[in-house]
Amino acid sequence: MIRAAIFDLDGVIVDTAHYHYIAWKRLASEFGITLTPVHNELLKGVSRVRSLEIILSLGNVEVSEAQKVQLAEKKNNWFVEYIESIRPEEIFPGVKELIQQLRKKKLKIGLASSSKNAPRVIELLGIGPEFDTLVDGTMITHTKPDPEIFLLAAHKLGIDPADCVVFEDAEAGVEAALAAGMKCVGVGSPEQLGKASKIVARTGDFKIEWLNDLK
Ligand code: B16
Ligand code: MG
Repeated sequence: MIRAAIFDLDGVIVDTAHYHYIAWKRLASEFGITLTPVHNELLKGVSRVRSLEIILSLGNVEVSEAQKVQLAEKKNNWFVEYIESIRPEEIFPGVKELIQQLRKKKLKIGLASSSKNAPRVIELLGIGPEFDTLVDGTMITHTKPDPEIFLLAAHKLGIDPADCVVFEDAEAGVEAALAAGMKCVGVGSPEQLGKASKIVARTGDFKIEWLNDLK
């Protein structure tokens, strides 16, 4: 019996994934690395520093730990600049309605984002009150695909992981949800998210009737 729904943020509730992409692409170009949408899939859901390491390895670029910190900060400053224009209208269609339907079924609602910027994005979108708990990148030691973030969200909600469903757009996020012993709805393409319990093209496409049939 599903008793809680835990939502990823970037790519599930709003398209901040696009802003991460253009900020990383800008940084990569400074090293002569051309970042493509295919590479970008590897960056979704993983931490800022890990994303940087993946990008640098694409160009066989080696930098010191201190430079890594500087570069990650540079990318983050651009990202923070880009997201300041985010407005509530950018919440993906059907997301708020889905949350309302889940609430009517007495489910608890959580947010679990690897992003340290998640609180600001939530504030700009004005959707904080929709969630019973918020877990972001500042509260965890290991990012997705490690299950830590989802286990912490379930713990804060007081719900057994086996009774939770996660909505995720990243391969690393789907792996994390399954490793936490949860069901997972993949938002995106079956090629990327094949391991998910169910795949929808957009978050708002999920039908509440599917809730207790998730494998
Ligand atoms: P930040 P999610 C993740 O958020 C993004 O998918 C990922 O691309 C990003 O690197 C990560 O947050 C860290 O973000 O640099 O803002 O701390 O998809 O888990 O909501
Ligand atoms: Mg995501």
